[in-house]
Amino acid sequence: RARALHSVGLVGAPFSKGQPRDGVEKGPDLIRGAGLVEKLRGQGCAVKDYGNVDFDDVSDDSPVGKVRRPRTVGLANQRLADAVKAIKEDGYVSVMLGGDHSLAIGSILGHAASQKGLSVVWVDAHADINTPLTTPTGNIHGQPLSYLIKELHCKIPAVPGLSWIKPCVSADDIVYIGLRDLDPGEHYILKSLGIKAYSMTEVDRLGIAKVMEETCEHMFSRGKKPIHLSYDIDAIDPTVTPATGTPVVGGLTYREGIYITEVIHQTGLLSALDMVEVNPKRGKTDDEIKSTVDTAVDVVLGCFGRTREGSHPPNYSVPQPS
Ligand code: 5AB
Ligand code: MN
Ligand code: MN
Ligand code: MN
Repeated sequence: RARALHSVGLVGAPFSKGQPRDGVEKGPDLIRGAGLVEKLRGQGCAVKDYGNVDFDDVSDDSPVGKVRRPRTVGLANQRLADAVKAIKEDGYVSVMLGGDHSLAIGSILGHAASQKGLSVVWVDAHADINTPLTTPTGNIHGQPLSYLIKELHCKIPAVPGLSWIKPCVSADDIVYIGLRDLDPGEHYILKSLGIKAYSMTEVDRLGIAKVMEETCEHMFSRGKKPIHLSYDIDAIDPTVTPATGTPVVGGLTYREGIYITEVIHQTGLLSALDMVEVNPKRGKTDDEIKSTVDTAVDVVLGCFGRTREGSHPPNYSVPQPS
């Protein structure tokens, strides 16, 4: 091909300290091991793999109020933000392979540092918008959006390790898809800030095609901004993607999960992607792990133009018998 269809800058974030379960740090290398780079190149993308970010443990990181490991998570996200910012400045669409979802803090901050404004599409069973004061678990993978939303800043106490975070997205610029397990504080925040959210009830009522049509309408209503797609593998039903830390029954089908990526690709506005919460240690069998990892790969491929109808090179011609 004369020119690559998409330029993808890949970065691995083997980090698990935003939640208590081991194994999610293996996500990046497993997803690569399933052939992600080769498959992206096979569909015409130029791919630069920036490797994995190095994360340091902070030795004395006792909880602050309910929040667990704030200094470790804060430092990891500073590193990741720098990595994503560099990828964007090199001109790539950033693809961050997690790791747990606390990493969205660094990924979105790094992305926002290189753009005027972003739309965020958050595909997840969970809203990940607990504040340090509403969190029932203290796990920061259930909190990333609370630190990033301008309208919530006044509700965020100063937490050592996390107080450097400058909110960079407006509540109006967020759309959720796939929600089905919210804490009371999260539900209140969504309603009071008027955040656009398509829970599984709306997916059932409207169908995924209408959900995506409305998602695009909502995003484009205030001008076309670069899209940050933050995709938690637990959005998809655990019959398909069981190897994840906080599975919830009643999720998106494989087809709905992939359809989301096809529409996001068609907008032409995808600027950064997170693929998070794949945890091989939570799979009961090799098949469960494989199904989860393969689905994560397909989500990424869908974001970069893989279509289920098939495709052919522009210069293709059917061989003539001689
Ligand atoms: B995930 C819970 N809301 O705050 C909390 O997997 C679960 O990144 C968070 O979406 C799940 O701990 C975080 C109970
Ligand atoms: Mn989740
Ligand atoms: Mn999540
Ligand atoms: Mn394309």
